[in-house]
Parts: sequence; C-alpha cells; structure tokens
Amino acid sequence: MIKKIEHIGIAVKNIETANEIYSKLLGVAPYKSEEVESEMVITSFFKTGENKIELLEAKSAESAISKFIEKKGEGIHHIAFEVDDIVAEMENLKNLGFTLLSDKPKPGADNKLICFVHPKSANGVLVELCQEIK
Ligand code: CMX
Repeated sequence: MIKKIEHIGIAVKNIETANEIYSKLLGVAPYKSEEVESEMVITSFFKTGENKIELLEAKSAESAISKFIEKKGEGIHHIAFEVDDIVAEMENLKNLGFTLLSDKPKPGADNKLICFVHPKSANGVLVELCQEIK
C-alpha cells in the first residue's frame, strides 16, 4: 500500500547553484548529498517539515536526467511514494496494468529500494516507489 509522498524530485542543470537557491527558498541546507552511480546522477536532499525535496543533476549525457532536461528543461521530474513492501506493491501495480520500469527493486539514493512507473501509465507523471532499507 502507498503510504505517503516520500519526496519530490527536481531535475537541475547545476546542483551547486540549485542547492543555493533551495537553501534560500526553504531556509535549510541540504542534509545529504549522494551520487547514485547506477542512475548516473548526483542528488541532494532537503527536509521541509514532514516532506523532502530531492535535487538531481545528471553526471552523464546517458542519464535520464540529461534526457529530461534536454526535452522539457529543468523542473519537477518525479513524485516518490513510500511503501512498506516494494515487491508486493510492484506486483500489485503490474496486475493493475501499470508499466514498471524494472522487474526488481534497485538501490536508490537516501537508503532506499526503488522502482519507477512509466509516466505514460500515470498521466504524464514519473512515479517512484521507495522502501526504506532497514
Ligand atoms: N516525467 C514525465 N514524463 C517524462 C519523464 C518524466 N520524468 N521522462 C520522460 N518523460 C516522457 C517524455 O517526454 C516522452 O514523452 P513524449 O513521448 O510525449 O515525448 C516519454 O516520457 C518517453 O520518453 P522517451 O524520451 O521516449 O524515453 P526516455 O528515454 O526519456 O525514458 C523514462 C523515459 C521515464 C522511461 C526514463 O527516464 C526512465 O527510465 N526513468 C526512470 C529512471 C530515472 O528517472 N532515473 C533518474 C532518477 C534517479 C533517482 O531518483 O535516484
């Protein structure tokens, strides 16, 4: 079952500049910066009350973030939902007709197992499922 929005991902061209902007906007510094090699991105995370914002900069032209910025420009890239059991939720969504972008959960940033749902399945929004690794 989907529990809540875990974070919102924003694609940026330059994470250092974006960190400065979002630190001013939110009044807090990022609590974490992390490279996710498998996704070819560098990320930073901000806490805003109960919510989180993830900034993502591409580390390669092959990264999904490069392609996204090329096509659409900087902006909201995905919405991530927290789940307790990602494998069960993937199976559930698959049975409901959603297109998943991987067969198995993958390690993501900020200590999570993740899986994406194709934006064409969800009214143009890239959806991420994430489960905390305990
Ligand atoms: N949100 C909404 N729509 C998106 C999108 C996004 N983030 N990314 C791509 N699209 C749209 C494209 O605009 C395109 O729409 P049109 O056909 O109307 O032009 C359509 O989806 C397909 O795009 P594409 O160019 O044919 O395919 P891509 O090669 O861009 O792949 C996607 C799209 C979603 C399959 C790919 O980006 C992907 O696998 N994403 C999951 C992984 C990811 O995003 N990793 C980075 C974040 C990692 C992290 O959070 O740690």
